[in-house]
Amino acid sequence: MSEAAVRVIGLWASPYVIRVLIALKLKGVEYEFVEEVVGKKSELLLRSNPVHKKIPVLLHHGKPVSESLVIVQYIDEVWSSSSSGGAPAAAILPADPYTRAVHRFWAQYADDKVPSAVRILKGTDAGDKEQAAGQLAAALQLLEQAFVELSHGKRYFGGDSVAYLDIALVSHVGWVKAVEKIAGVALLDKAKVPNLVAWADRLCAHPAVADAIPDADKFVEYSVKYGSFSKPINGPAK
Ligand SMILES: N[C@@H](CCC(=O)N[C@@H](CS)C(=O)NCC(=O)O)C(=O)O
Repeated sequence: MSEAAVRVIGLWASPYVIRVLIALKLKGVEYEFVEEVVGKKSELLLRSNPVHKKIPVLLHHGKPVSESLVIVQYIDEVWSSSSSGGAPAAAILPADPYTRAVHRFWAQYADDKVPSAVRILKGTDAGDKEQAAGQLAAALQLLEQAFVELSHGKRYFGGDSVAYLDIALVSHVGWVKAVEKIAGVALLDKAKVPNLVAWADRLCAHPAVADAIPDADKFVEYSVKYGSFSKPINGPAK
Protein backbone atom coordinates (compact mmCIF):
# COMPACT_ATOMS: atom_id res chain seq x y z
CA MET A 1 0.00 0.00 0.00
CA SER A 2 1.41 3.39 -0.90
CA GLU A 3 1.95 6.06 1.74
CA ALA A 4 -0.44 8.98 2.06
CA ALA A 5 0.90 12.25 0.63
CA VAL A 6 0.33 13.96 3.95
CA ARG A 7 1.02 12.27 7.26
CA VAL A 8 1.06 13.67 10.77
CA ILE A 9 3.12 12.00 13.49
CA GLY A 10 1.52 12.78 16.82
CA LEU A 11 -0.73 12.05 19.78
CA TRP A 12 -4.28 13.38 20.04
CA ALA A 13 -3.69 15.04 23.43
CA SER A 14 -0.81 17.25 22.34
CA PRO A 15 -1.90 20.88 21.83
CA TYR A 16 0.86 21.22 19.25
CA VAL A 17 -0.53 18.29 17.28
CA ILE A 18 -4.10 19.56 17.64
CA ARG A 19 -3.24 22.81 15.87
CA VAL A 20 -1.76 20.98 12.91
CA LEU A 21 -4.90 18.84 12.54
CA ILE A 22 -7.10 21.97 12.69
CA ALA A 23 -5.05 23.70 9.98
CA LEU A 24 -5.27 20.63 7.70
CA LYS A 25 -9.01 20.35 8.29
CA LEU A 26 -9.55 24.04 7.53
CA LYS A 27 -7.72 23.59 4.26
CA GLY A 28 -9.61 20.41 3.43
CA VAL A 29 -6.39 18.38 3.21
CA GLU A 30 -6.68 14.61 3.64
CA TYR A 31 -4.02 13.14 5.92
CA GLU A 32 -2.98 9.98 7.67
CA PHE A 33 -2.52 10.22 11.44
CA VAL A 34 0.50 8.22 12.54
CA GLU A 35 -0.04 7.77 16.25
CA GLU A 36 2.93 7.59 18.58
CA VAL A 37 2.88 5.35 21.65
CA VAL A 38 2.98 7.41 24.86
CA GLY A 39 6.42 7.21 26.45
CA LYS A 40 8.12 5.71 23.39
CA LYS A 41 9.54 7.53 20.42
CA SER A 42 9.13 5.72 17.15
CA GLU A 43 11.96 5.26 14.70
CA LEU A 44 9.95 7.36 12.26
CA LEU A 45 9.74 10.25 14.75
CA LEU A 46 13.44 10.09 15.66
CA ARG A 47 14.36 10.00 11.99
CA SER A 48 11.92 12.77 11.04
CA ASN A 49 12.67 15.22 13.87
CA PRO A 50 16.24 14.33 14.87
CA VAL A 51 16.87 17.77 16.41
CA HIS A 52 14.02 18.01 18.93
CA LYS A 53 12.59 14.45 18.73
CA LYS A 54 9.14 15.93 19.44
CA ILE A 55 5.69 15.70 17.98
CA PRO A 56 4.14 16.92 15.78
CA VAL A 57 5.94 16.23 12.54
CA LEU A 58 4.22 16.75 9.21
CA LEU A 59 5.43 14.47 6.44
CA HIS A 60 4.62 15.90 3.04
CA HIS A 61 5.51 13.42 0.30
CA GLY A 62 7.90 11.96 2.90
CA LYS A 63 9.63 15.30 3.63
CA PRO A 64 9.47 16.24 7.34
CA VAL A 65 8.44 19.61 8.73
CA SER A 66 8.74 20.12 12.48
CA GLU A 67 7.60 22.71 15.05
CA SER A 68 3.85 23.17 15.11
CA LEU A 69 3.72 26.87 14.29
CA VAL A 70 6.15 26.36 11.41
CA ILE A 71 3.92 23.50 10.20
CA VAL A 72 0.76 25.66 10.34
CA GLN A 73 2.50 28.33 8.26
CA TYR A 74 3.75 25.67 5.82
CA ILE A 75 0.21 24.30 5.44
CA ASP A 76 -1.08 27.82 4.77
CA GLU A 77 1.53 28.40 2.07
CA VAL A 78 1.24 25.03 0.34
CA TRP A 79 -2.56 24.89 0.33
CA SER A 80 -3.06 28.57 -0.44
CA SER A 81 -6.21 29.88 -2.11
CA SER A 82 -4.48 29.95 -5.47
CA SER A 83 -3.08 26.41 -5.28
CA SER A 84 -6.25 24.52 -4.42
CA GLY A 85 -8.12 23.02 -7.33
CA GLY A 86 -11.57 23.08 -5.72
CA ALA A 87 -13.17 25.73 -3.55
CA PRO A 88 -10.48 28.18 -2.45
CA ALA A 89 -9.33 27.61 1.12
CA ALA A 90 -9.24 30.77 3.24
CA ALA A 91 -5.78 32.00 4.23
CA ILE A 92 -4.75 31.24 7.80
CA LEU A 93 -2.19 34.01 8.18
CA PRO A 94 -3.69 37.50 7.99
CA ALA A 95 -2.97 39.33 4.74
CA ASP A 96 -1.75 42.51 6.41
CA PRO A 97 1.93 42.18 7.53
CA TYR A 98 1.37 44.10 10.76
CA THR A 99 -1.67 42.01 11.77
CA ARG A 100 0.35 38.91 10.83
CA ALA A 101 3.15 40.01 13.15
CA VAL A 102 0.66 40.64 15.98
CA HIS A 103 -0.84 37.16 15.51
CA ARG A 104 2.65 35.62 15.61
CA PHE A 105 3.49 37.62 18.73
CA TRP A 106 0.46 36.40 20.68
CA ALA A 107 0.81 32.82 19.43
CA GLN A 108 4.36 32.79 20.77
CA TYR A 109 3.18 34.42 23.99
CA ALA A 110 0.53 31.72 24.47
CA ASP A 111 3.10 28.97 23.89
CA ASP A 112 5.47 30.61 26.38
CA LYS A 113 2.84 31.01 29.12
CA VAL A 114 0.12 28.37 28.82
CA PRO A 115 1.83 24.94 28.62
CA SER A 116 4.30 25.63 31.45
CA ALA A 117 1.45 26.63 33.81
CA VAL A 118 -0.71 23.69 32.64
CA ARG A 119 2.12 21.25 33.38
CA ILE A 120 2.41 22.57 36.96
CA LEU A 121 -1.37 22.55 37.47
CA LYS A 122 -1.73 18.95 36.33
CA GLY A 123 1.24 17.88 38.40
CA THR A 124 3.55 16.91 35.55
CA ASP A 125 6.10 19.56 36.61
CA ALA A 126 6.95 20.65 40.11
CA GLY A 127 6.00 24.19 41.02
CA ASP A 128 3.66 26.39 43.00
CA LYS A 129 0.13 25.70 41.77
CA GLU A 130 -1.38 28.93 43.12
CA GLN A 131 1.32 30.90 41.35
CA ALA A 132 0.88 28.96 38.11
CA ALA A 133 -2.90 29.54 38.20
CA GLY A 134 -2.31 33.26 38.80
CA GLN A 135 0.15 33.49 35.92
CA LEU A 136 -2.18 31.65 33.60
CA ALA A 137 -5.13 33.85 34.59
CA ALA A 138 -3.00 36.95 33.94
CA ALA A 139 -2.00 35.64 30.51
CA LEU A 140 -5.66 34.93 29.65
CA GLN A 141 -6.54 38.47 30.69
CA LEU A 142 -4.03 39.87 28.20
CA LEU A 143 -5.32 37.51 25.52
CA GLU A 144 -8.85 38.76 26.27
CA GLN A 145 -7.70 42.29 25.47
CA ALA A 146 -5.89 41.07 22.36
CA PHE A 147 -9.12 39.40 21.24
CA VAL A 148 -11.10 42.62 21.62
CA GLU A 149 -8.51 44.50 19.56
CA LEU A 150 -7.97 41.94 16.83
CA SER A 151 -11.50 40.63 16.32
CA HIS A 152 -13.10 44.06 15.74
CA GLY A 153 -16.33 42.79 17.28
CA LYS A 154 -16.39 39.72 15.03
CA ARG A 155 -16.27 36.01 15.81
CA TYR A 156 -12.58 35.18 15.74
CA PHE A 157 -9.13 36.65 16.26
CA GLY A 158 -9.08 36.60 12.47
CA GLY A 159 -12.37 38.56 12.27
CA ASP A 160 -14.86 36.63 10.17
CA SER A 161 -12.57 33.67 9.57
CA VAL A 162 -10.46 31.38 11.71
CA ALA A 163 -6.86 32.60 11.54
CA TYR A 164 -3.37 31.80 12.82
CA LEU A 165 -3.88 33.02 16.39
CA ASP A 166 -7.26 31.30 16.64
CA ILE A 167 -5.59 28.00 15.79
CA ALA A 168 -2.54 28.56 18.00
CA LEU A 169 -4.61 29.48 21.04
CA VAL A 170 -7.59 27.16 20.74
CA SER A 171 -5.22 24.19 20.71
CA HIS A 172 -4.50 24.92 24.41
CA VAL A 173 -8.19 25.13 25.42
CA GLY A 174 -8.68 21.38 26.08
CA TRP A 175 -5.86 21.31 28.63
CA VAL A 176 -6.86 24.64 30.21
CA LYS A 177 -10.36 23.25 30.79
CA ALA A 178 -8.89 19.99 32.08
CA VAL A 179 -6.65 21.68 34.64
CA GLU A 180 -9.63 23.69 35.85
CA LYS A 181 -11.05 20.33 36.89
CA ILE A 182 -7.80 18.77 38.06
CA ALA A 183 -6.64 21.71 40.20
CA GLY A 184 -10.06 23.15 41.09
CA VAL A 185 -9.33 26.60 39.63
CA ALA A 186 -11.40 28.87 37.38
CA LEU A 187 -9.41 30.03 34.37
CA LEU A 188 -11.78 30.44 31.44
CA ASP A 189 -14.03 32.44 33.72
CA LYS A 190 -16.97 34.31 32.15
CA ALA A 191 -16.72 37.03 34.80
CA LYS A 192 -13.07 37.76 33.99
CA VAL A 193 -12.54 36.88 30.32
CA PRO A 194 -16.05 36.93 28.80
CA ASN A 195 -14.95 37.44 25.22
CA LEU A 196 -12.37 34.68 25.39
CA VAL A 197 -14.89 32.26 26.90
CA ALA A 198 -17.42 33.02 24.14
CA TRP A 199 -14.67 32.72 21.52
CA ALA A 200 -13.54 29.33 22.91
CA ASP A 201 -17.11 27.97 22.92
CA ARG A 202 -17.70 29.21 19.39
CA LEU A 203 -14.43 27.89 18.00
CA CYS A 204 -14.61 24.53 19.77
CA ALA A 205 -17.95 23.99 17.99
CA HIS A 206 -16.46 24.86 14.58
CA PRO A 207 -16.43 21.82 12.26
CA ALA A 208 -12.66 22.06 11.71
CA VAL A 209 -12.03 22.14 15.45
CA ALA A 210 -14.71 20.01 17.14
CA ASP A 211 -13.15 16.63 16.31
CA ALA A 212 -9.62 17.73 17.16
CA ILE A 213 -10.44 18.89 20.71
CA PRO A 214 -12.27 16.27 22.75
CA ASP A 215 -14.12 16.99 25.96
CA ALA A 216 -12.10 18.23 28.96
CA ASP A 217 -12.86 14.93 30.74
CA LYS A 218 -10.91 13.03 28.13
CA PHE A 219 -7.84 15.19 28.84
CA VAL A 220 -8.38 14.61 32.57
CA GLU A 221 -8.49 10.83 31.96
CA TYR A 222 -5.34 11.08 29.90
CA SER A 223 -3.65 12.97 32.71
CA VAL A 224 -4.71 10.33 35.25
CA LYS A 225 -3.44 7.57 33.01
CA TYR A 226 -0.16 9.05 31.88
CA GLY A 227 0.78 11.95 34.13
CA SER A 228 1.22 12.46 37.81
CA PHE A 229 -2.17 13.46 39.10
CA SER A 230 -1.49 15.55 42.16
CA LYS A 231 -3.62 17.16 44.81
CA PRO A 232 -6.01 19.90 43.70
CA ILE A 233 -5.43 23.33 45.26
CA ASN A 234 -9.13 24.16 45.68
CA GLY A 235 -10.73 20.97 46.88
CA PRO A 236 -11.16 17.59 45.23
CA ALA A 237 -10.97 17.15 41.48
CA LYS A 238 -14.42 17.04 39.90
N1 LIG B 1 7.65 23.79 20.16
C1 LIG B 1 7.18 22.48 19.79
C2 LIG B 1 6.73 21.75 21.03
C3 LIG B 1 6.34 20.31 20.75
C4 LIG B 1 6.26 19.49 22.02
O1 LIG B 1 6.67 19.92 23.10
N2 LIG B 1 5.72 18.28 21.87
C5 LIG B 1 5.64 17.38 23.00
C6 LIG B 1 4.27 16.74 23.07
S1 LIG B 1 3.04 17.86 23.62
C7 LIG B 1 6.68 16.28 22.83
O2 LIG B 1 6.88 15.75 21.78
N3 LIG B 1 7.33 15.94 23.93
C8 LIG B 1 8.28 14.88 23.97
C9 LIG B 1 9.59 15.33 24.53
O3 LIG B 1 9.68 16.45 25.06
O4 LIG B 1 10.56 14.59 24.44
C10 LIG B 1 6.08 22.62 18.75
O5 LIG B 1 5.42 23.66 18.73
O6 LIG B 1 5.91 21.70 17.94
